[in-house]
Amino acid sequence: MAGPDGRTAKDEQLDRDRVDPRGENLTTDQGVRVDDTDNSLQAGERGPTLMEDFHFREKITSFDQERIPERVVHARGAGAYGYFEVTDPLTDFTRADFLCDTSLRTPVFVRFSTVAGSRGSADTVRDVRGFAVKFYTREGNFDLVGNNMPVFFIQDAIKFPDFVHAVKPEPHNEIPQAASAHDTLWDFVQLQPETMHMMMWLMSDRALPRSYRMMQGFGVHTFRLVTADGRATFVKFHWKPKLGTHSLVWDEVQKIAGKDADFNRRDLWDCIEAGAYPEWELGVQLVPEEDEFAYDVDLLDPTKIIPEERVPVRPVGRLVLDRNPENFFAETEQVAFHLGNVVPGIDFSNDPLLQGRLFSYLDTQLIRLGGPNFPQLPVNRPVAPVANNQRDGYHQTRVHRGETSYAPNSIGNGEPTVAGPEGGAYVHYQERVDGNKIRKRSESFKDHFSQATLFWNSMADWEREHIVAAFRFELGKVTRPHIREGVLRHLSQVHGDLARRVAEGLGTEAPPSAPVHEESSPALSQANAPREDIATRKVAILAADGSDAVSLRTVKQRLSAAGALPEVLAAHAGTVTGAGGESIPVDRAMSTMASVLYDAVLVPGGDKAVDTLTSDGLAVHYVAEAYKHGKAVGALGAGRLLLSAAGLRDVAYAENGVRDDRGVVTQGEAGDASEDFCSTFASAIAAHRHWDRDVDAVPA
Ligand code: HDD
Repeated sequence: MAGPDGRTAKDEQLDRDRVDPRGENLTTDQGVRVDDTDNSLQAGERGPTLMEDFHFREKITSFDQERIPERVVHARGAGAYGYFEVTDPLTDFTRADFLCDTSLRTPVFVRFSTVAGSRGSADTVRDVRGFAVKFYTREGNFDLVGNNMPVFFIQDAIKFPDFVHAVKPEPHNEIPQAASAHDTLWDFVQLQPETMHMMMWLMSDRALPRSYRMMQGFGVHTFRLVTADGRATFVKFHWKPKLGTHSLVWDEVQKIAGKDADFNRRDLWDCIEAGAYPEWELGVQLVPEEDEFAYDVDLLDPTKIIPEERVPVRPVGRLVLDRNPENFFAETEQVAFHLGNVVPGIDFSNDPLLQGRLFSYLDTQLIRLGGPNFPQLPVNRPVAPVANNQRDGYHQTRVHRGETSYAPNSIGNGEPTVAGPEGGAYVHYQERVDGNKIRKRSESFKDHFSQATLFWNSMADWEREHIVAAFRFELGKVTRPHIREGVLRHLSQVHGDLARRVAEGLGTEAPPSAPVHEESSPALSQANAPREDIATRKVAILAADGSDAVSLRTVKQRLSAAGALPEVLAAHAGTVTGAGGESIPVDRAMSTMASVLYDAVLVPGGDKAVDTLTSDGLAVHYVAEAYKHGKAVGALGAGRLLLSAAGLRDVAYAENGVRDDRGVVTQGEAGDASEDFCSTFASAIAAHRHWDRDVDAVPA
C-alpha cells in the first residue's frame, strides 16, 4: 500500500482532492471572475446595497454557513496522517490482512482530543484524551476509537448522556469550561459508584499528558479477532508511545492553559513539521474464548482492565504519524469515526457500552456532517473501492452511472454482486445468543472498587500525592457538602489512606473504611515508563550580555545532537554579546515564553550575565518554577548563583566537577561545559521529573 517513495494510496487519493487557489483569479462559486471584492454594489456612492450583487450575497451566505455543529464530546482536537505496519503478524487469530501482512503499510488518520471542552477550549485541562485511529485498509476502513485511559466512567451506553451532561459546563450558566471540578459531575459520581475506577485515572497525572506523543492509547472494550474459519479470540488493544508515558503537573497545566492554549496541538504539529515523527507500538492482550470466565472481572465490563501482569501485552505493530493535515476543517474537523467501521477479521463483544456506541457514532455524524454522504469526504473516504446501491441524499458528490440501483436486478447483470467470505466479504461472528429481554445490569459488573484500589496500590508515592491533591482540588470546588461526603464514602472503599488524606484537605473526617486488597499492577504506574530519551524535549537556556558563549554552544550542540530542542532566551530578541565578545543569537525573548513551556532550564556561566539575570525577576522565576515542577535545572560556574537567587536552598551544588542533586545538575568550574556535565544534564532531562525534592519552600 506504499509506493517506492513511501507515499500511501491515501496520499495519492488526497492529492486528487486538493484545490489550491494560489496563483488563480478570484471567482464566484460559479466560476465567474470577480472585479472587486472590497466594495458592494450600491445605487450611487452613498446609496443602498443592491440585491443584484450576486458576489456580495454568495460571499456572505457562504460565510454565514461556515460552521458545522461541534462534536458533542471531544470537540477540541488535533489530527495527523501516518501509517501502520504490522511487525508480528496475527495470522493465527485474525484474517484482517493489515494485521497479518508485514509487507503492507496501511495509511491512517489519527485524531487526539479532550472530551469536555468546546472546540476553542485550552488543550491542557484535567480530562481524558481521545485517541481515535482510522486505518484505511485495503479491505475497508477500520476505526479504533479509544482513549488514553483503559477504562470508562460508565458500564452501559444508556448512561452516556447523563454522564456527559454532568461533566459539561452546567446548563444554567455554561460554567465551568473544560473542567470537571464542579457540583454536577461530582454529584453524578457520588450517585454512580461504577465511575470510581475511572475517577482514579482522571484524578491521576494521566489526565495531564505532557504531549499527545507521550500518552498511551486503549481500545477500552474487549473486541474479537476472528479467523477465516470463524474462530474467535477476545482482544484488547493498547498503544504504547515510543517516548514513554509522561505528564505535566496541575499547577503547570493551569498556567499553560493561559500561556499557550494550543500546547498539545502545537507540540504535535511542530514535531511532525520538524521530522520528529511520533510513534507508538500497537499491542494486544489476547484471551481465548474458552477463558471468557477465567478472570475475576467480566471481560464485557468497560470499567475493568485485565492487568498486563496477568495477560501480557503482545507487541504486534507500529504507528507513525508523519504528515500534518493541509486544512484543519476539511480533515480534522470533518473526520468521522465510528466503532461500526470494522473490517473482516475484527468483530465486537457484547460490552453494553460498546454496543451503544455502535449506534451513537453514525447517528452523530448524520447531524454533524449533514446527511448520509459524509463517507465521501476526502478524509473519510476508504482507499478500498466502494460500490453499492445507496443513492442521492444531501451533498452527493458521485455521479452514479447505470439504470439500476437495486438488488436483485437482471437489467444490470445483478451487479454489484455480493462477494461471500472467499471474496473478502465481512461475515459476522456467529455468536450464540439466548436470553430474556431484560433491563438489568449483570451481577458480574457489580464490584466497583477493587480495581480502583488496584490503581491506588500501583502508584508511586508522588503519583499518590498528585491524586490526593487532585481530589482535594476538585472536591474543594464542589459547593454542596453532601456531594463531598458522598464521594468520600466511595473513596473510603477504595483505600482508607486515600480517603483520610483527601478528607484532611477538605477539613473534614473520612468515613470508616473497610479493609482492602493489596494487589498491584506495576504497569499502571508512570514511574515505570521508559526514561532514556530526550528527543523533542524543550530546554530554555537563559542568557544575557556576558554569558559564557563557549559553554552555551557546547551544551546546545550536545542536546540538539540527542534530538532535544534547546532555545536561547534573553530579556530581548535579537542577539546578546558573549563574555568573549561573541554574538549569541537569541531564539526568543523570555517574556514571550514561560518556564512551563519547557522541560528543563539551563543557566550558562559568565559573571556579568548572571548578575543581570539574578536581578531580573522573570529569569529568577524561570528557574524557581522549573524546580518546583520537578524539572531538570542545570547551571555552569557562576550560573549556580541564579539557582540560589531562585531559592533552591536545600540543593547541593558542585564545588568542583559535576554534581546531580535530584535533577539539579551543576558544574563547579567556570569555562566550557564538560562531557560529564552534558551527559548528566541529559539524563536528568530524560528522567522527565524529579519528585524527591522538597518544593514547598520555593516560591514560584
Ligand atoms: Fe465516544 C466521540 C472515545 C464512549 C458517543 N468518543 C468520541 C471520540 C473519541 C471517543 C476518541 C472522538 C473521535 C474524534 O476524534 O472525532 N467514547 C470514546 C471511548 C468511549 C466512548 C473510548 C468508551 C469506551 N462515546 C461513548 C459512548 C457514547 C459515545 C458510550 C454514546 C453512547 N463519542 C460519542 C459521540 C462522539 C464521540 C457523541 C462525538 C463526536 C463523534 O462521536 O464523532 O458519538
